[in-house]
Amino acid sequence: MDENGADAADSPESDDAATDPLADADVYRVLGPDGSPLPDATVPDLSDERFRAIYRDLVVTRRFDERAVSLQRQGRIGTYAPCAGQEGSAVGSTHALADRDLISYQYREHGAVVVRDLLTAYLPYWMGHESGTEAIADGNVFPLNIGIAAHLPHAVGAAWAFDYRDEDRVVAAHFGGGATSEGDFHEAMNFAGVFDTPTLFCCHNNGWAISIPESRQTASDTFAQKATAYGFEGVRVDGMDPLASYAVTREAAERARGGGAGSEAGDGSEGGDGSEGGDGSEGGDAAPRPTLIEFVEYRFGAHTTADDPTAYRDPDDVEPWRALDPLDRMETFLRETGRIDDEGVAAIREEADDVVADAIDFAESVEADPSDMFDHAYDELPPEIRRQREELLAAVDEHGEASFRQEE
Ligand SMILES: Cc1ncc(C[n+]2csc(CCOP(=O)(O)OP(=O)(O)O)c2C)c(N)n1
Ligand SMILES: [Mg+2]
Repeated sequence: MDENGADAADSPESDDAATDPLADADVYRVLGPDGSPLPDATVPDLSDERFRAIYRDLVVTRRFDERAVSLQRQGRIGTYAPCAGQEGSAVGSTHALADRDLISYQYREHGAVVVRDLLTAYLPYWMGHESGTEAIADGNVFPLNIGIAAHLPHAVGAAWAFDYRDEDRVVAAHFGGGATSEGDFHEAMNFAGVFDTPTLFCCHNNGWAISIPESRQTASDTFAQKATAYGFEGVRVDGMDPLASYAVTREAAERARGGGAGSEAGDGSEGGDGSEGGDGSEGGDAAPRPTLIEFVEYRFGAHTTADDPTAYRDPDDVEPWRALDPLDRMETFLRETGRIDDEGVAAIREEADDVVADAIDFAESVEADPSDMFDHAYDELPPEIRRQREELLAAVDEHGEASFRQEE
């Protein structure tokens, strides 16, 4: 039996189960493994432009990921956390939000940053410039969080503040399965349940927490069911299906806006970003309610560029998940429904190459500033930190900036 409770060997659908790791799992899906909509699925009612934008953002995210790993191998960026395989959930869920909604993520959900069009602002972070995390705040994305689950109480606090001020904004907080073993996760969930904060807990069950398999992370059958203990709803979705990820996030966002849970996942209509067909404000009379969304997906690559996954998993285990690649499924969906052709796909790939190349050019043009590390945590520096900053600047004056740079 795998970590999703599926027992492929005993399944009557042996062919499907052998190739589709989620064939027997109770996950919400719109697209089948091959990208065709499932016969009884409700395809979200989105414009052709929106469907293509979702695909475009998936392709940009994948291209960014490939180039980031390659840059790390060349010594041009620091340690990087690859997201290949997990683009569907980050991109699909972010398309279901309004631009004013806040995203607080762990460190792997780069697709959310791409949807918000913040890639260029963001890449400098991975080259060691704090300005890269400061810049994305303008697009309502909090800085990434290496301290596992430490951002979740803050995300709930921000959601509570939105509710308190009567602002129609929700918070999507992303984290991995490993984060659910931290106290911060449980405190955040409890507070959200008791105080009805408009929070979407987006749990990425990607099979692993570095080398620990999700099956050793929890004795619960699913991560989603943990919401029951805190008095709100938990849903499981195929996170490698961008349209299912969109639909469940859209429904959770409506619930967070006080719109109740009237609609079944899948009827999400257009309007996530406020630019077309609505402003995402389905706020109703009901109290806002949080939701835990478990995106069931798989990390194709290493935990980070400092990790070697062959030390703890068989490369063959990855193959069945590769067959669920969110880019392939979205492309098939668009082709089969006549929304894109060879030319359209080629144009998007070319655009992705250019967008990522421009982001890299910009990031490599950013001048390192040794005092940068003091500038973004405090509005006003405490005396001890101010003293350290002055000491550093005096040393730079004395020895010259070059002595503080690692030259090739
Ligand atoms: C509080 C804390 N403990 C341990 C670590 C070391 N650490 C970094 S990533 C990671 C695994 C997290 O796994 P998961 O939440 O499933 O996210 P994923 O990396 O799979 O996206 C751990 C234990 C950390 N960064 N912070
Ligand atoms: Mg994980």
